[in-house]
Amino acid sequence: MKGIFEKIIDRELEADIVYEDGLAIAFKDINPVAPKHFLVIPKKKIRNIQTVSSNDSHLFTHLFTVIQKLAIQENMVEEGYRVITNIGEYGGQTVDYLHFHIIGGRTMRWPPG
Ligand code: DGP
Repeated sequence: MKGIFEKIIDRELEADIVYEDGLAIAFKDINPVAPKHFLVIPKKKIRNIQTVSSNDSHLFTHLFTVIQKLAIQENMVEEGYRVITNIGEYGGQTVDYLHFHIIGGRTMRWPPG
């Protein structure tokens, strides 16, 4: 059965898409925790970074270039931003599909909760 993010990729579920190419898509998080909060995901289904294989190295490099492009596009570079990926229950992963949170527009706190 298709998950939420697969439905967003296939346009079966509406999302505010801010970037897309052949390998990746980025959209606004539905529950933003900061003035700017985007999710970057691969179009290939990967559960989380624990299940990434070395065959995905090109895809991973690409995802980081997408993050760079998105940060430029959304004017986040000068002030800075945070990239987070949650893994499993203790990591706080609620959607079982690899995603990078790109968060900005305010000063971040450390340590995270
Ligand atoms: P995580 O807790 O790391 O698994 O983050 C999942 C994020 O996905 C969470 O911040 C909210 C977001 N999210 C869940 N469902 C939807 C949806 O249908 N649309 C959008 N745009 N974001 C969603």
